[in-house]
Amino acid sequence: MLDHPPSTRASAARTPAAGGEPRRMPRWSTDDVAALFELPFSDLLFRAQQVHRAHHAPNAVQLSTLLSIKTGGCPEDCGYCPQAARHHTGVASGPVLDVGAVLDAARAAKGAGATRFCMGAAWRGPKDRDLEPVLDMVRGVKALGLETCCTLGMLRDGQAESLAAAGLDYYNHNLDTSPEFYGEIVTTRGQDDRLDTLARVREAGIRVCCGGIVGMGESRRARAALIAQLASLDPPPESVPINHLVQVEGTPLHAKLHGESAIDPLEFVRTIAVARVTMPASTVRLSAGRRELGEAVQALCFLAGANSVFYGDRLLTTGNPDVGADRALFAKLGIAPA
Ligand code: SAM
Ligand code: DTB
Ligand code: SF4
Repeated sequence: MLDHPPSTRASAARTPAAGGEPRRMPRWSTDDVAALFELPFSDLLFRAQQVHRAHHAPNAVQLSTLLSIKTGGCPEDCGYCPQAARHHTGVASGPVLDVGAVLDAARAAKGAGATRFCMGAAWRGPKDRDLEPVLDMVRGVKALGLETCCTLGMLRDGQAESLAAAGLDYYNHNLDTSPEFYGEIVTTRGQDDRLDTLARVREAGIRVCCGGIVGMGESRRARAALIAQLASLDPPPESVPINHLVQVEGTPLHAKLHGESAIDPLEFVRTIAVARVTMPASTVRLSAGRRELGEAVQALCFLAGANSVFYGDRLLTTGNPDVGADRALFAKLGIAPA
């Protein structure tokens, strides 16, 4: 049984510390993480609770509201995504929203209790001219007193710096699944492309929001490899969204899995707990798929160390628990928005 964090070794990214020595960071191997997955359920949750309470307020949840600022028509082929142009999901391609409409939505999100506003675009990556209105959105949302987050795809030279200068707090860019399984889900880019953008975001001084999706037919070993990869980023992401695949008709994953969940709910809870144990200081977000999970499984996810959710009736193109249902759930569990 793995009772201690793995031994400290030189991290994959050997950032020189003051004095020129490579910084030594704890780094999780897939075997280390797989051993956590193998623990008896109660032992794993107990361990996750201990880590959680040592680093976070035990009954607080951070609320982020999502808005799709550019929907559909994406050239990529991500097998899970309803917004890929090549998937026939009924999601139409729309223009970039007006800044005014985005700020109205941000005001409403703040009024409902969100502290962060996340703007998502169905791009492979923004062209420089696409970025201009987004910078205005970031400045405007920031001026409302909300934290800002964007997820716009891959970034090129100078774009992360422009977003940082506009006041962007977080950039969401997920590794999505293990390196070994990635090619079965996405073929139009590789994980190295994702790592390149993550490095640009870090370099620009923007906080990193990076996680993945489970329930795509991956093995437990693949889930362990994804968590190991996230936990070994140097430093680990400040925010780690764990998405439960939302199967949308017309996507390749829906065709493969026929709308039936490919992950047992308790295995999903284990994934949250393992993320908590391996990334003690990070916010772990119980992300897409909450509607399908139901209240009891969500309660277990909070017990396992989740301390953030997407809040609001919609994710990007799919549904989310409505605000009233979430407030009732938080009240039942004695959880307070942070
Ligand atoms: N186009 C950009 C990109 O892919 O980086 C940003 C938007 S994209 C929709 C953001 C993330 O949403 C993806 O990386 C994936 O993790 C998540 N996502 C997309 N479709 C999903 C689904 N059906 N179920 C769960 N998560 C999903
Ligand atoms: C993340 O990890 N999950 C969010 C956010 N980052 C952008 C997106 C979930 C999308 C679910 C499918 C949809 O609504 O289109
Ligand atoms: Fe495009 Fe992002 Fe959807 Fe992939 S996940 S198809 S990049 S919008």
